[in-house]
Amino acid sequence: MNSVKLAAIAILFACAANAEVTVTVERSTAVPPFRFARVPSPATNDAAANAHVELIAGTVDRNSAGLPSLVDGRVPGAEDEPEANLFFRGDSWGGRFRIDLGAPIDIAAVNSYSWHPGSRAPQVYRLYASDGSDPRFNPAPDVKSDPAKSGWREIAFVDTRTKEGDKGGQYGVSITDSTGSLGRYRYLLVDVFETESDDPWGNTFYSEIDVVKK
Ligand SMILES: [Ca+2]
Repeated sequence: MNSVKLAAIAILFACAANAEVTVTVERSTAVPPFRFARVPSPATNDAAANAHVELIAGTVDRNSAGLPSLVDGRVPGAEDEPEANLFFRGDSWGGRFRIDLGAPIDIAAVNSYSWHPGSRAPQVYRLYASDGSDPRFNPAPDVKSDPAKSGWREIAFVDTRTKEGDKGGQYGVSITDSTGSLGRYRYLLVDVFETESDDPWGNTFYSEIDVVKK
């Protein structure tokens, strides 16, 4: 295991309408898990703690803990715990789900966490957000339609894959904005993609998603 790679921090930039969104990515194989230098550890009292998570597209794997495990404040205790993660069915492209925070809030950060020893560790997803007020708002755009055309704003594209090296481990992703706020939103739409299609096991083990109120 290359310690330099383990300590590596990748920061990707994406342009948004009026601000600069930063995606901070960290990876670790240490225990206790999910302790990073810059990405906060998973929280139990974040703004998504009581959120409702609903499937829009794709099929949740029957060995998965399901969508509620994304916001239950709990993370796996080991690197391969299907019953403690959300993941989509093997040999499928991924899936799409919506997080309803109950009311619009000013969001400072969206953080996502995953853990697996292999190719189900990295995270690949597109994040959209909406306050639901756009007359065109569609709460459940199907996979053939672009959410950006139905009242959603694209916040970030996350891709933590690396071209070489061991892909396993814990990944922490933090999406923030140079203004301190990603915006005021009630809904998040997460469009998840498999990390590879060389074998049926490319769907990420997502352990938790945190929404941090400003
Ligand atoms: Ca969890």
